[in-house]
Amino acid sequence: MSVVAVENHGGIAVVRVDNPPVNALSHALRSGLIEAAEKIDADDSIRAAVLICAGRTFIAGADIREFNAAPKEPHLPDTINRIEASSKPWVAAIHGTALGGGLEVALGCHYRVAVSTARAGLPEVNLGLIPGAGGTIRLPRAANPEFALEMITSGKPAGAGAAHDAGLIDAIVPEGQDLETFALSFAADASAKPLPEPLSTRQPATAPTAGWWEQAIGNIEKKAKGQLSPVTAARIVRNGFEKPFAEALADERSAFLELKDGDQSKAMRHAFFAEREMGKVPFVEGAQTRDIHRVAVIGGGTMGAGIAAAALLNGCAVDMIEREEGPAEAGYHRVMGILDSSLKRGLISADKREALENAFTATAGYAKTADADLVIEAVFEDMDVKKAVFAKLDEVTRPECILATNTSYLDINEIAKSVGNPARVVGLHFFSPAHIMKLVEVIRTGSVSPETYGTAFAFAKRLKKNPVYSGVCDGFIGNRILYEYRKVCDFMLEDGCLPQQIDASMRAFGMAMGPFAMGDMAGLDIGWAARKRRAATRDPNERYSRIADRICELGRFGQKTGAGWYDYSGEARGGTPDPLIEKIILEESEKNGIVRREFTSREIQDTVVSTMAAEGQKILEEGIALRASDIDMVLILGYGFPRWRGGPMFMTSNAG
Ligand code: 3H9
Repeated sequence: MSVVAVENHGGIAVVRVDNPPVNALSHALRSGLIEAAEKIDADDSIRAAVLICAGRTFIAGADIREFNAAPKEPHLPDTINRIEASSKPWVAAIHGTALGGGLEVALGCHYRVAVSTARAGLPEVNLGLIPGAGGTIRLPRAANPEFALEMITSGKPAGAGAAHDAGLIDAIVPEGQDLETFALSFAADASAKPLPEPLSTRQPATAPTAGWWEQAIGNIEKKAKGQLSPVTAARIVRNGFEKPFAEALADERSAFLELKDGDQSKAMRHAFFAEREMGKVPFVEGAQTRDIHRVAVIGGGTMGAGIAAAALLNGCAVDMIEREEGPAEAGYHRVMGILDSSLKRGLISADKREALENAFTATAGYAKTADADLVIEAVFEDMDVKKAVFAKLDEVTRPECILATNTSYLDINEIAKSVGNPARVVGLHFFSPAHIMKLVEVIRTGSVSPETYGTAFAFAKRLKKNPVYSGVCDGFIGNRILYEYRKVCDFMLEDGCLPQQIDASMRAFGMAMGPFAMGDMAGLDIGWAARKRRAATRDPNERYSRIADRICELGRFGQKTGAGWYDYSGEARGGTPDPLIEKIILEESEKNGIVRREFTSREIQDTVVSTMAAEGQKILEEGIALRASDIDMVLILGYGFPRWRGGPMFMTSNAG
């Protein structure tokens, strides 16, 4: 079946694209569009054309799966030039998302109309690319340069309203009207007017100064932290202002092709598909999932409040449970604080904030859990405390209520034993702050039913999170790898490094923070407690660094105590290196008979990546994770691993 059909509606051609699931610009679609343009130009009975798509969206971009093969003619820039050169006006009728090459096709059309819920964007930078079919040249001519530069270098789409205000969209379909009918009438009107000048030859309304460009590109470079595509995108947008169209288009194309064949884009394309793959869990296929309306959260601390807010913001009624009135009130205020900041940032309206407040309670005692469809426990990380909570929940909740624990490393199989029917117990491990962080590890115990698991997984998706499958082990996927990461960094301290050197190397690698600064921020006491817990079962022949323990023994738990790996008593926000820490490190090297040596930044980075990948491999072999790409996504979404490197499993599997 053809992916492009042309119908004549009383002199207006409807060019209908139907290439599920997202109308990506495959080779067949590009060829079909050129044929349609030829046909329309040759048919005297046709006065104008409407380009419209079947299914859930307008064209969502180039077909990313084709990027691994050599490009095949007709290329997209030529396809778009052909549409733009048409002797009759083309109107792009947009619903869903017009993204990447899809928006570039729309920019090749002479007009663009959209439904009010549509979004338009050039997200290529998120795939390590730049727009490669004229987008960097046409968008700044349709909208203003600031709007275009922001859209192209951030990759963030704009809503139809903002796109209309910027000049990118010519008309928004009025409420209650059908997109196709509106576009047909718009095209009929357009056919009575002279063809507008194509965007490719139009002069931009304003041309920024050299100083403006330098500053804008400098800012983008700083934010990109080693990622090439936003910086290349900015330079190519500027180039489009300085050169004639054909030359600028050729420069854009060659920059696009160079990035497409580079490591960063390959890594980001891997992450794109990995992110979608992680949502698929064979264990729950065919299982009946249930709707969750009412959630009870046990514990009003930072984690409990973040989870409660996430559930509220995504349409659930939430009851927070604490042991006493005081902590219940504190938990209530924590949640209200999150709602207030959502209101301040324009994410919710004042009415919505009020409605959410009405959908929330925080009380002492378990009474409110009786109505819950799902209970999420987020109390202190202690097996006995958690078991007591679950035993109580077993008494008070309905038999079909799902019981989830937010533990970050405890054995959930053990926790599940406190409940009469362990098939309803599952792990939902959120990351802090839970209303912001996208990753949720959904932990499969030995006894959980596919229905319970599937419902918990779907619930995390409903909170707009990226859930990932994990089996039960100490630390699950993420914290287990983090533990090894921290451990190998401590060994490198003994072998010759200092914390500030390792932190700087990992920042240069693209991590949001170095491991020691991160430890200071999270609090060193948590890791200390975990090491003490493991001490009894630790192999006495295993290498063990005492440095972190010695720091904790001094009461230095990181930022919250004013000192940890760094000293926070001064002005510097990130703290300053402390000679006392260096002294401890040198003493430990000496005690262990280690002759300290120099490490290069590259060696530090390679050691970290190979350590993470080796632990990831074990996790995979033990069946804790479903796929290597899931492990990559855990590190990218939960631990600040740079997406443009693709994750440790991807990096080591590609280090040929
Ligand atoms: C580009 O355009 C370059 C040009 O400038 C220059 C070229 C010369 N290709 O996300 P979903 C698959 S670069 C191939 O779950 P949603 C996806 O893998 C491109 N496949 O749906 C999934 O497959 P499966 C710029 C694609 O409704 C299925 O479609 N464009 C593509 O939640 C459903 O996807 C982008 O970066 C693609 N382009 O979200 C847009 N897109 O079912 C990328 C999706 O086997 N796409 N698939 O797992 C998106 O952002 C979202 O898919 C979209 C729909 C918002 C459209």
